[in-house]
Amino acid sequence: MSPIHGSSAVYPPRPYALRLLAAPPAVLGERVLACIEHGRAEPGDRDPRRIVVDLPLLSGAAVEVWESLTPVTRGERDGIAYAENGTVLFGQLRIDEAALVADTDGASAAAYAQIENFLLAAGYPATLRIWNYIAGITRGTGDDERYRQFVLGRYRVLAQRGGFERELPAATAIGTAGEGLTIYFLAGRVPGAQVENPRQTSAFRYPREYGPRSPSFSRANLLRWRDGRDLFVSGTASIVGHQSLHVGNPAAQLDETLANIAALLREADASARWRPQLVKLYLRDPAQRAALQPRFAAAFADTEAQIVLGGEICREGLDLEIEALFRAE
Ligand code: 3EB
Repeated sequence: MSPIHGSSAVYPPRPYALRLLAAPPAVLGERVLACIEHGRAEPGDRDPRRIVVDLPLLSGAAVEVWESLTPVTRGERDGIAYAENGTVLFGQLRIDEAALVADTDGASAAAYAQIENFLLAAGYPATLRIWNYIAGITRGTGDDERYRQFVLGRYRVLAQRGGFERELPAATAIGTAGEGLTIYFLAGRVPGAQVENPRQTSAFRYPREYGPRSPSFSRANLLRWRDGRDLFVSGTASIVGHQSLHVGNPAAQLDETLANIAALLREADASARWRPQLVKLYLRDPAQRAALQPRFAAAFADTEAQIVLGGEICREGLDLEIEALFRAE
């Protein structure tokens, strides 16, 4: 059952609006909740709402601005930079490379514990959507691989909550060529409704072969607002069941990924008209953009908010991943 009850009249109005820009504003307006800057950003002001994602921009807008309709409070507390408007909170934290090198599992667990404690204290106990950008995500072999150690640390914290597998945020985990771990997140007062994909094994049920603990994320998170529903879709790849398909064939991976997203939209609500608001394609090899972008662009022709980034997928055999935000009435 959805944790949110009652008629739509009890839901708050959608508390953010998304705007894309070609370049970061020199100064952020009072009502900005988060300004996500792709590509290596030149040192701007130290506004806690600036979130730098260190991935090469291959196509589309460099900057994503999440604006509030109501006044925003911003600050920094317990190592987390944040902004909130009474309904949602955006926050970020950075873990430096030395901490990852010393103990990826421990540093990841510490980061997630920090986020959990911060959000509880701030009155936003529900993580709705979370992004993890991990330098050298596939460095190391077997269970020592950085991604697997990150997954282990995250699990150790999130699994402490009873029933955690029914309230997992939608997530992205992508590798960078830089250093350290950047995590940013959208949190709310109440959880969304978790959506899983009938074509895919839930990540939290992946078998042992993918690591000592399974990845703690949902395939999508459905948020209900008075003026409509938002579906945050996790990073989605060419995985059916729990297996990577079409290894060595990026075009076929793109088709499979699109089929996964279509299935997820049907699962969330087959009768809804889901319109994309923002789609991001991550490519392991930037040279594949020319071949893949036309199909990607056509699949999401309803929106110009299409961003293509260079980023490493957490499984060696996968060349691409797509995340998205959809909206329906
Ligand atoms: C997958 O489906 C692909 O560990 O947070 C996608 C999105 C993936 C999020 C995460 C991993 C994560 O398993 C990888």
